[in-house]
Amino acid sequence: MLLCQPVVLIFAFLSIPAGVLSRRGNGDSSSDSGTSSDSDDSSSSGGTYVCSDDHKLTTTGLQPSYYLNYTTVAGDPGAYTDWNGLYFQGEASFDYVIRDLPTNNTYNGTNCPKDHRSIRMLGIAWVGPRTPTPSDLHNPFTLGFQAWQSDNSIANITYSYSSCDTDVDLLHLKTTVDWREYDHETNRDAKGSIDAVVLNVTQAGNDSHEVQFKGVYDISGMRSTQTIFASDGMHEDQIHIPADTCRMMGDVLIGWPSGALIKGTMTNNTLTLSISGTTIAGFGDLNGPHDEQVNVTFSITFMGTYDSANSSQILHIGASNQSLVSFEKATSVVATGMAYYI
Ligand SMILES: *[C@@H]1O[C@H](CO)[C@@H](O)[C@H](O)[C@H]1NC(C)=O
Ligand SMILES: *[C@@H]1O[C@H](CO)[C@@H](O)[C@H](O)[C@H]1NC(C)=O
Ligand SMILES: *[C@@H]1O[C@H](CO)[C@@H](O)[C@H](O)[C@H]1NC(C)=O
Ligand SMILES: *[C@@H]1O[C@H](CO)[C@@H](O)[C@H](O)[C@H]1NC(C)=O
Ligand SMILES: *[C@@H]1O[C@H](CO)[C@@H](O)[C@H](O)[C@H]1NC(C)=O
Ligand SMILES: *[C@@H]1O[C@H](CO)[C@@H](O)[C@H](O)[C@H]1NC(C)=O
Ligand SMILES: *[C@@H]1O[C@H](CO)[C@@H](O)[C@H](O)[C@H]1NC(C)=O
Ligand SMILES: *[C@@H]1O[C@H](CO)[C@@H](O)[C@H](O)[C@H]1NC(C)=O
Ligand SMILES: *[C@@H]1O[C@H](CO)[C@@H](O)[C@H](O)[C@H]1NC(C)=O
Ligand SMILES: CC(=O)N[C@H]1CO[C@H](CO)[C@@H](O)[C@@H]1O
Repeated sequence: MLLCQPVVLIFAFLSIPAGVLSRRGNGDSSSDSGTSSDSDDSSSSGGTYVCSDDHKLTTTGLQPSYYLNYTTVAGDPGAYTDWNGLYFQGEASFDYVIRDLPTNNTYNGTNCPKDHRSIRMLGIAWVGPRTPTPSDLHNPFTLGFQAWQSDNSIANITYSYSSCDTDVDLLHLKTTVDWREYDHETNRDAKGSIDAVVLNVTQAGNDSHEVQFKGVYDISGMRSTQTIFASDGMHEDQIHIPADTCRMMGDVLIGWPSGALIKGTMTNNTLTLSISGTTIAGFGDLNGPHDEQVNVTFSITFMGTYDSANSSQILHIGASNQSLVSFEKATSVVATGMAYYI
């Protein structure tokens, strides 16, 4: 057992880009042109950062880091590789109920809404083939998913993304996650990846053009209970409910949703996804976590369609006798078909 050792686990944190520290991207009514200010973002008084929202949608974090070994061609950043995968984009919804725990809140209650709530979101899923290494991973494909609160139409999905809000993704999950672990005894870092969700992939009913997949998100063996909220900062791979939900309390941090059921269906043109679970969540923001905790029951659904503009591969379902799911170069791919650094 890993946890017999005094280890601290750090799951793939990204550093916070300097100048993007403004937590809410909302006071940006002047950001329309997107051309003007890249200059000095620490100008205003009181040390408040002003960020000009360029609405740049970032999807790089949807792939575990080891994919870079396979998707990067030295000297030719846009080149096609067999591990590029493909994207689905669509609408998502985040339903939840927050309950105060009977004990333990130092405040008299958390000021959270007690009724059922729903957040409308837009989201992007990436699906890519399993890479030859790391060899201890077994899912036939890797799925990454991000979603953010928005009232925009799907057609406006890129614009709907606020690049100034470091918390913009309410949801950011991968079925395979990178980990890094510091062992106090050896003073060494170890790195690796695990299938956080072991996917069971089967043909959907009689339809040989559709697969269903299912698994439970479980990285419980890989971290101590204290580290679950410790990733606050970039929210790399976690779920959270926006800070303004519970007055004065900060984000509700569901974190890596251990025990959550992840399931969905996939054809070459559509992806449905649902993530549901119940968890004890803490509060936190960039100023650090609080001690209060609540019980959150949540259910997230997503329905996406193939994003041909940003995908260099297409999916074949049931096309090969090796695997129900296989990937092929999209015929429409032009020289730099890659989506993930536009
Ligand atoms: C409740 O508070 C006690 C005492 O501070 C602590 O030991 C326990 O872990 C807390 N339980 C939860 C769920 O936070
Ligand atoms: C909780 O409520 C009690 C009684 O109303 C009050 O005396 C106490 O100050 C409150 N505690 C906090 C942390 O607000
Ligand atoms: C990625 O490439 C580096 C450098 O070649 C290598 O050390 C590492 O083992 C590779 N990682 C994986 C997961 O393939
Ligand atoms: C896209 O969203 C922005 C911000 O909500 C809005 O100003 C703009 O009109 C929208 N464009 C379209 C085509 O819906
Ligand atoms: C995988 O899913 C199929 C269909 O739902 C089910 O019959 C089978 O028992 C599952 N296999 C595992 C290992 O869970
Ligand atoms: C599969 O096909 C058979 C025969 O056509 C039909 O009776 C059955 O209801 C179908 N099952 C599903 C899950 O669609
Ligand atoms: C999906 O497969 C169908 C045939 O089953 C085909 O007509 C269609 O063009 C495919 N779509 C994509 C995006 O590859
Ligand atoms: C959290 O809420 C769920 C749903 O009501 C309940 O089943 C579960 O026992 C609760 N857990 C705790 C620790 O309160
Ligand atoms: C299916 O398997 C057979 C025998 O192993 C092989 O000859 C054939 O190429 C395979 N077809 C595909 C599409 O992988
Ligand atoms: C996430 C992403 O890369 N989206 C791009 C998809 O393609 C459209 C049209 O080319 C771009 O505008 C988006 O930025």
